[in-house]
Amino acid sequence: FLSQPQDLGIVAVGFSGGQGKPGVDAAPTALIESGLLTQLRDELGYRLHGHDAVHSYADVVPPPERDQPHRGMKNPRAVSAVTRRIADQVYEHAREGRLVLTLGGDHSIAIGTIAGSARATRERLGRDIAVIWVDAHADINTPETSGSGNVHGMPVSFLTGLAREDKEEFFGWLTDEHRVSVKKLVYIGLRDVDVGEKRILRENGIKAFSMFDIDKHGIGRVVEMALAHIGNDTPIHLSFDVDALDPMWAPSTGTPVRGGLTLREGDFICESVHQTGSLVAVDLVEVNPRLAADTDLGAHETVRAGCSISDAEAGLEPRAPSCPEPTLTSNT
Ligand code: 5AB
Ligand code: MN
Ligand code: MN
Ligand code: MN
Repeated sequence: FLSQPQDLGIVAVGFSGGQGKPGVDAAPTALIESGLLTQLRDELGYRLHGHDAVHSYADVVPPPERDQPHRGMKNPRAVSAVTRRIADQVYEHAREGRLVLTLGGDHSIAIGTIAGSARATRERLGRDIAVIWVDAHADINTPETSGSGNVHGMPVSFLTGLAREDKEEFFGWLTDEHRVSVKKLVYIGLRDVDVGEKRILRENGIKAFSMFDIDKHGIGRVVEMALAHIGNDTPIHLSFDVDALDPMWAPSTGTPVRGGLTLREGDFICESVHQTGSLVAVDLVEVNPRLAADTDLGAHETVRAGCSISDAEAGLEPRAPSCPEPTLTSNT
């Protein structure tokens, strides 16, 4: 139902208020400087839109002393205002039929990206989106189950309506047109899920493929099952947290967890989702070039991994099948 878009809407988000470690706001610039966008334009042939600015949203972020916690959430007004703006930016791109690539920033920004693509896809195609959430974590804490108060651990609960708020300044701007069903949500890569989150996943029958499932079935089968769960031809929003990858590949991230995906497994997920032809939006989040930067290699490797993931999602993979098959010769 979707032709492969030639137009790519870029939303570069320099925002870190969904968690406590500075540096994740520097990721878009680091990714862009290492050639991510030129690659998408020059090698993959996308027309880029919105790539000329990295947004800081300084005009909507209140000073910290005016942003006291609410229901335990840290920086709630800032995260709400920034994600609201992002929702509009993603919506504008998606409404034009562009594939939207958002470069984070911490994962709280997915409140905006998914709200925007859910709304635009309903309007443009009359369809509900599915969300594939690739992450070590489930990010489905409610403000009440969260132990940290960091909103980057809560985006899925707000997007599914499991967490709600009336006040506009605390995500009250989220309405049904922005929300996604727990039935159209699927996780890949989980390995660090809080007790309260496990209960939420179980009680809502949410589909989740953990690292155990990947070890057991292999990544090919897991992606197949994930796509089968959301159904053929369903528009897909892929939210990729770089900490889904093993810290060996992506050490520069705020909450690394050992025992993760290989870089190839991460690329494979993106390539497979791209191949469905149903991809409407992608987030790449939680790259923090300031962390593990002492190893020098760390930040560089993580940024490179991020570029690889984006290329894969944007369809760099058609190269592989065009490689000639090795010819077997025998001289007997
Ligand atoms: B990330 C934790 N569950 O709520 C929490 O990196 C970690 O976007 C959240 O996946 C990690 O603070 C958020 C302990
Ligand atoms: Mn994570
Ligand atoms: Mn996350
Ligand atoms: Mn993280």
